[in-house]
Amino acid sequence: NAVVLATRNKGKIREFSEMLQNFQLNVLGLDDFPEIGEIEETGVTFEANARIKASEVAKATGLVAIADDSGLEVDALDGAPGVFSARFSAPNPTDEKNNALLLEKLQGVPYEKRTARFRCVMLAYAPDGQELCADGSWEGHIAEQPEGDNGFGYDPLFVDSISGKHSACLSRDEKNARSHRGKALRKLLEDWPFFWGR
Ligand code: ITT
Repeated sequence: NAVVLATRNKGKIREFSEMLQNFQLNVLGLDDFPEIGEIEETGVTFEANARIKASEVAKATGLVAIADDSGLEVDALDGAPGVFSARFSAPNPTDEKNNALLLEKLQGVPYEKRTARFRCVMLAYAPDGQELCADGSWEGHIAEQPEGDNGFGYDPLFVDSISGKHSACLSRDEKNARSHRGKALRKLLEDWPFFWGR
């Protein structure tokens, strides 16, 4: 019952591992398959990119692969950075540069207009081509200053609409309970027994 997480993002891998702790699955990562190179994300939707990553890894390993394609949609930027969230400050993007660019683009936009959401599409792909897909979103605002040391990516700037806290100030359990990734994974796991036992 081994599955491979088709991601190289350490923050995602940590959150997956936390949430799958009590689930009877042998979870492998791409580190276990060094022969798999960089996967080009050519899709224009989260779902298309999740399918590209999961199908490539399932075909290369002969195992069920689970991919997460996610990102931040900012209303004042017409939904950007969206599927480009990881590459927002390209070339050579880093979380710090992505956050700095986001603040720059939102300069002068008042707090009430800084609404945003994280989105995640999670897709499990079996070597026989069967797939299972689920999504999740998380509403919030983009702060004017970063805060907190937890999480990754845009977490220091993303303010959770329910608690009013920056995502990087939430505990692991609090973030997983609210996040786009947590919601998508819990939905995926609801249908997992059917997908696995088909
Ligand atoms: P893989 O493709 O290897 O999974 P990636 O980082 O390139 O890693 P994506 O293309 O899905 O993954 O980009 C997701 C980006 O969206 C990620 O790099 C962060 O910048 C941002 N992001 C997604 N989920 C996030 C979260 O929970 N907290 C903060 N930022 C997040």
